[in-house]
Amino acid sequence: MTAPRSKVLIIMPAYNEQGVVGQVVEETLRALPGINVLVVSDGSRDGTAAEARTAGALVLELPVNLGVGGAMRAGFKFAVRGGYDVAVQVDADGQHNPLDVPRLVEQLDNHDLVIGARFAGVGDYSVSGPRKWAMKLLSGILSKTGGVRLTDTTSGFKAIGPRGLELFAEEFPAEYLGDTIEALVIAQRAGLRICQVPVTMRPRAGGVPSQGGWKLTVYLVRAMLALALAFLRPSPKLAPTPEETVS
Ligand SMILES: Nc1nc2c(ncn2[C@@H]2O[C@H](COP(=O)(O)OP(=O)(O)O)[C@@H](O)[C@H]2O)c(=O)[nH]1
Ligand SMILES: [Mg+2]
Repeated sequence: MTAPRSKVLIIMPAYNEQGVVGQVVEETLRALPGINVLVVSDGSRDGTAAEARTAGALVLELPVNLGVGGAMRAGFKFAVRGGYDVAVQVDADGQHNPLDVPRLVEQLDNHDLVIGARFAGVGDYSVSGPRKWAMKLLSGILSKTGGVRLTDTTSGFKAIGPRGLELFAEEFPAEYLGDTIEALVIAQRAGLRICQVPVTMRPRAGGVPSQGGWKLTVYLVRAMLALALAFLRPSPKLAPTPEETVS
């Protein structure tokens, strides 16, 4: 017997992605027939929301820019209220391949959070210099604290199952940078089962990245501080997993 298919929502945080988001939504709908895509336009000052709507996405328009964390929390709340049991965070700039989504979702059968990871043996995406070492260090620390090897803890490509959705709709950090490192710490401390699936990253389909050059290095130094601060938060409590209840 096959398990009933989960109701999956793709959530795309988007900030000023006019000229890009439309084609990314269309590609996603083509690649994953029947899926719903929610674009959270985060105080964009361009035509992001209208373009996403025309392409067939559901759209949440935030009146002010909250950053990726705040936008994702709004998206997770939307998912919970809409009765979805799986959410997949996908960038609105085309860097994540929608064809990878089923491989991530598959792992939710026995995990709560699945990271689409670069540097996991697939693809040729690479970074260099201080950024590389900072990312390695962050991943090293989180692999140790979680007891699972993670190679890409700053990835924005993630699939979240029902337990994760329940947690993230309330606890997803809206602070600057909180959507990557801190979110993983919260997930680990709540006892979510985390794993990664190797993916390839594509170049942006257009527009401009929000971070670049020395700013990225500053980003990663701040990520280290965010990691240290995340461990000072009290642990969130979640209902036990089915296995925990049985044993
Ligand atoms: N909601 C929201 N999304 C953002 C913001 N800044 C960037 N994004 C989105 O986050 C995703 C990744 O951003 P990007 O600039 O491509 O980061 P990079 O891939 O790490 O270079 C894209 O879909 C952006 O539109 C923001 O302030 N708010
Ligand atoms: Mg990008």
